[in-house]
Amino acid sequence: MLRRIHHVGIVVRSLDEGYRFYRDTLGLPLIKEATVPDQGVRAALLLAGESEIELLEPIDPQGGVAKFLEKRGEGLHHVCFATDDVAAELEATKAKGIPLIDQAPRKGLAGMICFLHPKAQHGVLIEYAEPFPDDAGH
Ligand code: CMX
Repeated sequence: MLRRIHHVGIVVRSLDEGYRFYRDTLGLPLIKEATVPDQGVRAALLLAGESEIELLEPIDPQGGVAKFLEKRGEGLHHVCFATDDVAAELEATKAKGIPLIDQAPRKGLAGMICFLHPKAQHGVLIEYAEPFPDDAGH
C-alpha cells in the first residue's frame, strides 16, 4: 500500500544553488547527499515535516535528468510515494499493465526504489520508495 508522499524531486542546475533556497532560506534540514552515478545525478534529501524534498543536479549530459533540464529547465521532476514493500507494489502495478521504467526495485537515495513511466501517469514521473530501515521515520 502507498502510505504517503515520501518526497518530491526537483531538478536544479547546481545543488549548492539549490541549498541556498531550500536549506538556507526555507530552513529544511539536509538529511543526506550522494552521487548516484547510474542515474547521472548528484542528489540531496531535505526534510520537510513528514516528507522530503529531493534536489537533483545532473552530472551526466546524456542522463535523463540532464535531458529534462535542457528541455524543460529547472523545476518539479517527480513525485515519490512511500511503501513498506516496493517489490510487491511494483508487481501489483505491473499486473495492471502500467508501463514501467524499472522492472525490479533498485537502490536509490531514498531507499529501494523504482520508477513508473510518465506517459501513463498524466505526464508525471512517479517513483515508489521503501526507505532503508536506518532511515525509519523519513
Ligand atoms: N516528468 C514527466 N515527463 C518526463 C520526465 C519527467 N520527469 N522526464 C522525461 N519526460 C518525458 C519527456 O518530456 C518526453 O516526452 P515526449 O515523448 O512527449 O517528448 C518523454 O518523457 C521521453 O523523454 P526523453 O527526454 O526522450 O528522455 P528518455 O526517454 O531518455 O528518458 C525517462 C525519460 C523518464 C524514461 C528517464 O528520464 C528516466 O528513466 N527517469 C527515471 C529515473 C530518474 O529520473 N532518475 C533520477 C532520480 C534519481 C533518484 O531519485 O534516485
